[in-house]
Amino acid sequence: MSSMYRTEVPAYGTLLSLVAKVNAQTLGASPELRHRLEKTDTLDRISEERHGAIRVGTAAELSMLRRVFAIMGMYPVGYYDLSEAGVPVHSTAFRPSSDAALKINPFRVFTSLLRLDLVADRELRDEARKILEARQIFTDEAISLIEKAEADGGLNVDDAALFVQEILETFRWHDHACVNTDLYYRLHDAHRLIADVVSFKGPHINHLTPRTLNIDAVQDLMPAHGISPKAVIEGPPTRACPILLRQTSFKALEENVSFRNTLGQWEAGSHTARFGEIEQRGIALTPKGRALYDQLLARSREVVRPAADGSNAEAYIAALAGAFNAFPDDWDDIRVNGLGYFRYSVVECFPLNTLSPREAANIETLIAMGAVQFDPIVYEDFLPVSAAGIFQSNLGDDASEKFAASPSQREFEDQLGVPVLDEFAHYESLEKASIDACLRHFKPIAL
Ligand code: OOG
Ligand code: NI
Repeated sequence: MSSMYRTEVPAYGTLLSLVAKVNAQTLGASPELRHRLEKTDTLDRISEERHGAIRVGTAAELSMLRRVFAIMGMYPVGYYDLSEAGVPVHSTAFRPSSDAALKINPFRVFTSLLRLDLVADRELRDEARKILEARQIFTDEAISLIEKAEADGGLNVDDAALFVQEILETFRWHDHACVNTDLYYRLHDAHRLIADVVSFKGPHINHLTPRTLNIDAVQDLMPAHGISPKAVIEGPPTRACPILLRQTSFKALEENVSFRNTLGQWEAGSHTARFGEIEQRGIALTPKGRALYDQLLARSREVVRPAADGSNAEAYIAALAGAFNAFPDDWDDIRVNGLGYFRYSVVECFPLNTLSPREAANIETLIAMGAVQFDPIVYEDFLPVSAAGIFQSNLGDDASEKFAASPSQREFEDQLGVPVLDEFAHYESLEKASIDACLRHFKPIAL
């Protein structure tokens, strides 16, 4: 998918080389960071893609994708309602969930389902629905391989290669629209996203997102490399202890596509949908930490709402930094305040005979005595306000329509065919498992 996308969107290739360069510089300048990453990550894959995004039109498409991703060990985690932010979709992210699986495949697919129910124009809504219901976004071979994998509990090596090739077809770009010019513009005027989902043969991948070790540096360097970044980085400000997720993108490109005119002839037009993004991840927050994050973000946006043209970017960055002074920026402060999730581990060379039975049974005492250490658990999911910012800046700067906020997780899960995994419960269970493992280690000497 990465090489397909690089060929289709050359600016994305430029972004990838910029990310690789900045990552190499960042690692070169910090042996400490290199050492830390060496322990937990595969350094030669550090600049690879961490996520991509697609938008689908029907429940049937969504539930088939769920089956496709399950074959690759990726499951829906989290529910994101974007309607409140003026984007008529709701979404989840398909991703591996266990630590071991994330190490092999740290790639997620942010998947949005169009909500035609939010479109006011009934005639247009019905027309769009009819088009979506008639299309088939999977090849026949893909469908039979999906069925085979489900029946046999997996695929052999040859079929797996074929499966990847066939599924790739679903994510490919189609430069010939399947609607005529008139309908395209009617969809486009209702909302650009509706035109993007309905007008084409399939849910083209609309961006890929490599991981950067210094998002501020890449954001600053983009213009000099001929790519135009969105006005501000989404998410928390620059911090000593990174939290959640920071992301930014280059603006979607205007691409040539053809539409049929009323005479059935192809005519030239354009469509804007595809872009490139980068991300930098920090610690997963507890519900308490997340509530504080949401509150501080809202507070900074009351002071300055980032304008799409970047005219108040500096004021926004300052307001954001100011508001986040209230969020502890020290790992132990974050931990004792119950704001973030940590993975606890036994300090290898700690002399066991220095512990009393009571000390050995208490995790806080073990930490205080240096027998147990803790590392932040990385946030593997997404943020609705940030996602809305990414959507908006790539749908054109004038595209902030209003929809009534209408989260509808139950309906989404019905359409998906399974419930989504609750991200907080998931991080909590990772943390708890690590504490249990530490206590088990000290059990022989504990009370
Ligand atoms: C998805 C936008 C959300 C992110 O990184 O938050 C997203 C889309 O544009 O389809 O990818
Ligand atoms: Ni993204």
